[in-house]
Amino acid sequence: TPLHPFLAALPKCEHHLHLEGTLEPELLFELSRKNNITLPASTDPAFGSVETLLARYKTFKNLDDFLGYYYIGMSVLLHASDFEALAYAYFSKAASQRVRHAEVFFDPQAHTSRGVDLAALVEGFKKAQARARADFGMSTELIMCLLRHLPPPSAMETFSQAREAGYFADGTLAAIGMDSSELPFPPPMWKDLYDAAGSGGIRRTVHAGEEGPASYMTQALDLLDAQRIDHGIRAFLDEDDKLIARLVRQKTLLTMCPLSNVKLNVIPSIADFPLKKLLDAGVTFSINSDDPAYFEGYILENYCALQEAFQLSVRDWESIAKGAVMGSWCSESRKEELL
Ligand code: ES4
Ligand code: ZN
Repeated sequence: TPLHPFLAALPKCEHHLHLEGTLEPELLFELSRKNNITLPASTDPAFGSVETLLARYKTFKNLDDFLGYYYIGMSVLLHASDFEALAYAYFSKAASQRVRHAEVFFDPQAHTSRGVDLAALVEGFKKAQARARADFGMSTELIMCLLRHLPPPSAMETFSQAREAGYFADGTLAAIGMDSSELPFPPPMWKDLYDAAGSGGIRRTVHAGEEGPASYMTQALDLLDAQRIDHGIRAFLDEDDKLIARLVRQKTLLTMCPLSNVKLNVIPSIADFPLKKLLDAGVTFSINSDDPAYFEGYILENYCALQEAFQLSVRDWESIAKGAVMGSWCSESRKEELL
């Protein structure tokens, strides 16, 4: 597209990226050999090679079809050095696409349930963050996501462990989030967890309105006091005008992921992404990559896919980029630098 050089050079913020979703098949197989983790190739031939796995990633039926591969993939991560390698590879790629500030998710329960210590995850990620700062001048924040498909007490226990380790108080973790399957696990299940975070002054975001209805977004705001919503596309697909007006009024940031939505059949094609509605309504939103190793594109490919479908102006993009800075969880002085 004609704006490609402009989009490539535009300083970016990433707000919706799962570090485990950046595990490229090459590194996945390398770590499975190094750590002696057997992949289920005998029951699923997709795990035969890098090529067959990449071919399998071409289409997913829905969120759960993808999540099956996502959780098996991350089972090769064992040591602090594995998590450091994963995160640093992502930060390097992001720097090459001019990401200046990245707020990234990880799923502690998916690792602690396999016997990996929370401290090992944190140690590896922190080393990668320090290198990203030194090598690229990139600011980064970690958001701990709790898993909806596990029982609420497991989420509460993981949150408490992080809080007792001082990770929120010392800035190691910037916020909590909530991800994994959505439809069977609605927001009311997580009220105690979000109350505990809110009363402790800890920031809160929630994946909502991806496969679940717009009403789950309203519940996330009302019951969980969510300060940000990850995805939130269903407010627009369901045309919930009352909710949209509220998002505008409250300036709630929606961290949207267009290529992910197409890959997981939330929308049939990129042309169905409600970009015009977002811009016309004046919603604060950012464009993000979600699980780029699985969805055939990092942040720049998301920007470019939208540009090809919608032919926005330079001014539209500058206003999207500004909204992303303003919605970031960084200091006011860092915002000044990013603007
Ligand atoms: C996810 Cl795309 C998506 N939705 C919900 N949970 C997730 N975890 C990783 N990617
Ligand atoms: Zn996500």
